[in-house]
Amino acid sequence: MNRISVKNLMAAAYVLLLGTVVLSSCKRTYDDPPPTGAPGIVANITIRDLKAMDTAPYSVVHITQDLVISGVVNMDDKSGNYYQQISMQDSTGGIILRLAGSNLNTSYPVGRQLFVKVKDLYLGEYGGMLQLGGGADSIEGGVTMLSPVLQDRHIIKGAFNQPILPKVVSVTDLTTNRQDRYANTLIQLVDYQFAAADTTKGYADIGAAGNRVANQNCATATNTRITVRTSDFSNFATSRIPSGRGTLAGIYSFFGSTKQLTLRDTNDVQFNNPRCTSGGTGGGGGGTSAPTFTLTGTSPYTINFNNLASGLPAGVRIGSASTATTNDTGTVFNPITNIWSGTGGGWKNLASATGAGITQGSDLATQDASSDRALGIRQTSTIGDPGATLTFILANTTGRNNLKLEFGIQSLDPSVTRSTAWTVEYALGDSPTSWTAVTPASGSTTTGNLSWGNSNVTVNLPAAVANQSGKVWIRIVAKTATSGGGSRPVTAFDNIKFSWS
Ligand SMILES: [Ca+2]
Repeated sequence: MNRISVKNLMAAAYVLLLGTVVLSSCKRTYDDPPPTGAPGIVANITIRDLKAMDTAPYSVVHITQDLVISGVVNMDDKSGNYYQQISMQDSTGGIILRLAGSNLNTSYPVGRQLFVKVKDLYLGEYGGMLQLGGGADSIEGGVTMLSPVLQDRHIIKGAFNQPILPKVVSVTDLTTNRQDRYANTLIQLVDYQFAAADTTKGYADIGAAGNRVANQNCATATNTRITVRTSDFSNFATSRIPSGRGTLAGIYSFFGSTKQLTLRDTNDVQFNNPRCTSGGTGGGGGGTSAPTFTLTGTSPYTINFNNLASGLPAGVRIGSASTATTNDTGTVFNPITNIWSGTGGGWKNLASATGAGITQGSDLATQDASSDRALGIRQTSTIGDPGATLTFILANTTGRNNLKLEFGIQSLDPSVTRSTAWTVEYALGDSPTSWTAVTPASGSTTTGNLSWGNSNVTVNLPAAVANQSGKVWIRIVAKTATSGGGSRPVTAFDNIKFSWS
């Protein structure tokens, strides 16, 4: 690969000029019958590795090696929300192809496998998003559209209708790095709704693109917001955006530091559930749970988190921004299984350290397959440090005395030197603002510090929480900032046991 030079720029300009002349002089069409199977060509580089060739921002890379990427078109120009570009993805990432011409979807529809011979294409960026094009643009770091006469030379069309399943992610998993693995891939976000002020608007504004803000879980966590950006040339530009709540899919992109989603069409917005208002709602998917639980039956009442794939247990809430006087229960839980070494911040469905056959060395597949789950969080500089909170909301403790809480607290990333000190606190009433700490009778509540494994903690709850007719809140909270340097701990909780007499 070469950094762009004046010579290359002139060469690129010449190619473009040539393309224009040929196009206008012979008016060729490219409606040859497409092949129905995979053509005789194989990829020799992943999209991720291709994108890694762009090593400096605002640079344009002229690709000189005989490299071929392969992927499936995940977005075309059919709805008009893309114009003169398509997006394709493989299992490692996605990228934009800037292509001159209209009705690109007739040649490159969503679901079609493509092989792109990238030698003599250019790798550049727009707003930080990497793109492939036919030349270097005069805008710093940008690439020009590949001329129609060169498209068949570079793009080999493969089979139609290749499935692309959206990857369920959290916005906190998405970054604005040029090489972000989710950039230009199909993603899905769970439990979203548009901002109330936007529900009276169309997807786009006439004469200008639309930037509609979607929030997760009743707008309680600003770091999970995403901007849905829609072209006013799209065929759904003037459609009113739905006011309900549900899943949101599309192609992830960003512009500078703004995380964006581009809809393929309005089917990407499945907001079929009732809109929620501030304060959260019960039921519904993996996001939130029934608001409270009661200590029914005979002592003890246990929570083992083994059904996290279906969502949080009743009365269990998670958050990342609690303080001494406020309690964050607003994080929507993403129920998909995750791994201890995952670097993305947030609450996760993790393999429990106490699971059968689970050891510090258990590989990713073993972790994924373990039926013994734990509710864990990796804190980051912006998530839960301090403020990470696991909250248990009891509807009442009527007739329950001498309450005791036992739980397992686990450190699951032994590479972490930093440590987190967790505190157990309780509060009473519907909207408590005063929290009282309870020192455990036994067990360590510090995680991280190069450790791996489970610590059993016993907390004798004070008489103040016994026999209460109103709500009793118990929280395990990272009240103070982590100590040390480097990555933050992955802390999980399991085998919660409330006992009484
Ligand atoms: Ca468990």
